[in-house]
Amino acid sequence: MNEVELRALFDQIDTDGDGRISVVELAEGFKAEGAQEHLAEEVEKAMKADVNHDGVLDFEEFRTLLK
Ligand SMILES: [Ca+2]
Ligand SMILES: [Ca+2]
Repeated sequence: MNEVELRALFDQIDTDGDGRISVVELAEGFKAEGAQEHLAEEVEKAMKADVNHDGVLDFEEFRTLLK
């Protein structure tokens, strides 16, 4: 995935457009991809990328998640 695609995906998940992905936005994003089954687990895994522990994923953290 290149930088442009990453940014597009980030913007798509960041539905309120504040430049940060919250747990709720993440859950909605996974749901949209049809990952209902292990939703809580997937969100928990994704939030491990929250290295500064502010409870949201900024673009840098999001990038490390998809690397
Ligand atoms: Ca947001
Ligand atoms: Ca963070």
